[in-house]
Amino acid sequence: MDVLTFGETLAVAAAPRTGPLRMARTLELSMAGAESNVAIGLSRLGFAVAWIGRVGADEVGALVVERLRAEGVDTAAVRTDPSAPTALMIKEHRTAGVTRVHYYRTASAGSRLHPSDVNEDLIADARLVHLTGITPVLSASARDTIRRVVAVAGAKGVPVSFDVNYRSRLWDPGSAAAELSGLAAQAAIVFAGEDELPLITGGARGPDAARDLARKGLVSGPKEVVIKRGSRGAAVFTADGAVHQQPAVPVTAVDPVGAGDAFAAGYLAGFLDGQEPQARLSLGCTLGAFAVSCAGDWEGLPTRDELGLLSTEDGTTQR
Ligand code: KDG
Repeated sequence: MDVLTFGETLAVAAAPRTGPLRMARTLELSMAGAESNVAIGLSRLGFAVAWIGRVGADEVGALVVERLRAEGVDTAAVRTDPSAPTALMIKEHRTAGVTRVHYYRTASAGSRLHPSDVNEDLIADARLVHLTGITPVLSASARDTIRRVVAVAGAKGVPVSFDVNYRSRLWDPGSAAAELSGLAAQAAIVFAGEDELPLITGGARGPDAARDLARKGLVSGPKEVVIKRGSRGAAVFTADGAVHQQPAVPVTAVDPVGAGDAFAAGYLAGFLDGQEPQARLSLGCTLGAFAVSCAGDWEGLPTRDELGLLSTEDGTTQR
């Protein structure tokens, strides 16, 4: 296995038209989750990836597992919990530029992720474990699971990548900072949006804060701090004090949700391919651009042979 990831994947009901959700006549059914979005991105690029989580014994739980399998993601360790439902997320495109997400995930099957779901041998056999800051807020047992995964990966010498992914609908910044800074400190690669950085630096913002955090990696802490800047691209600060920057790929943005996960998948693909930080950033920005160009959190992610498509002139038809 190249990559192992743990988290919650939700059913998604997305309004296909712009406007208040209550005006929507139809909703399109799919599924998404920050960790499984990354898993799909890596799988489409040819990596062997497993997603571990819990789903309910319901139709949308089956949808989640079947869709992930269809995407080549290993679901052998997924548990079906008959006593709780698969979570749901409703996506509302409130205006052309503002998307709102509504969660129906309290006491969901996914939130019942438990330390007993952690298989030490699976972790030991992986090249990388990918986690996000969403899972620890779902429940005490989900938080303990993530802590255990990080501890086991550390003991087995398997690098952890950690995407802060702060969700303000799920917790307040103070509680988030207390948990997420501890997890980030144990990761080899940390992804954060510019606005999320203070949550893992004790409040410090900006490039100096990212550089200082990466420098701590020489002793203990993340070796690479990757800052996602949305339409302004991304930067990586490494433990040796180097900084690399990459502009975003200009595309027409249709749906921004999932862009960060796509970026992380591209960056990690570059890492697994043994590329230098600049090339990792470039691949991350390419995947981010694919994600925003298409409706859905992961649907637009590319396969390897599609990576060059974004440099094709607009209006091109390939025959
Ligand atoms: O990054 C996109 C994710 O946020 C989305 O796919 C669903 O995992 C999700 C969440 O909890 O918001």
